[in-house]
Amino acid sequence: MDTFDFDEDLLVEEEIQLEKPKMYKILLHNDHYTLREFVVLVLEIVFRKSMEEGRRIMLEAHTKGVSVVGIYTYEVASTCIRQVEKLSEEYECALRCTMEAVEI
Ligand code: TYC
Repeated sequence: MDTFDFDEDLLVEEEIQLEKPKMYKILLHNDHYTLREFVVLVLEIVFRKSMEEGRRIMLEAHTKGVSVVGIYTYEVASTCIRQVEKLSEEYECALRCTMEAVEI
């Protein structure tokens, strides 16, 4: 009977290459201090949301504690989070976003 002589390293390499790139969900967290208008402005400037969408996301975080802003690549998500941190620091508020890996 024939036996197959396959290269295991090559198989592992192919599996790695076939892995999908991870995507990241950005979450907006509520706090008791940041002005609602400021949150909407940040969503417009950093995440390019329309005013209506910004208001919807802000209100969801305000009422439920957290809201999903969107799903992005690692680079985009981490850049946006840094921009939110910078604005939050600059304007001395407590606005906070975090990211979580998602299965696509
Ligand atoms: N809860 C804030 C207020 O009442 C507004 C707010 C909404 C803050 C959403 C953060 O992610 C947030 N001023």
